[in-house]
Amino acid sequence: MTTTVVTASGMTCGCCVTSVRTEVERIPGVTTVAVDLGTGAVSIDSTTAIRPDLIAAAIGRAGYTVTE
Ligand SMILES: [Cu+2]
Repeated sequence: MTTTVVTASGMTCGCCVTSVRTEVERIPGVTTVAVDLGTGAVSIDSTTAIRPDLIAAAIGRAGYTVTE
């Protein structure tokens, strides 16, 4: 089990959180995604390490940007 935390900018409400979670959960190997709306932190549990570019692409498909 690996946990990766990235920060996404632009999320403003619960539907933004749902969009991000839905896209990130589609990445193979991802088991759990937790989003903190206040800080923009996206915490991703996965069975193996997930490439950062895949995470950034998934969050980008949801309409938001990874800032770190
Ligand atoms: Cu929203």
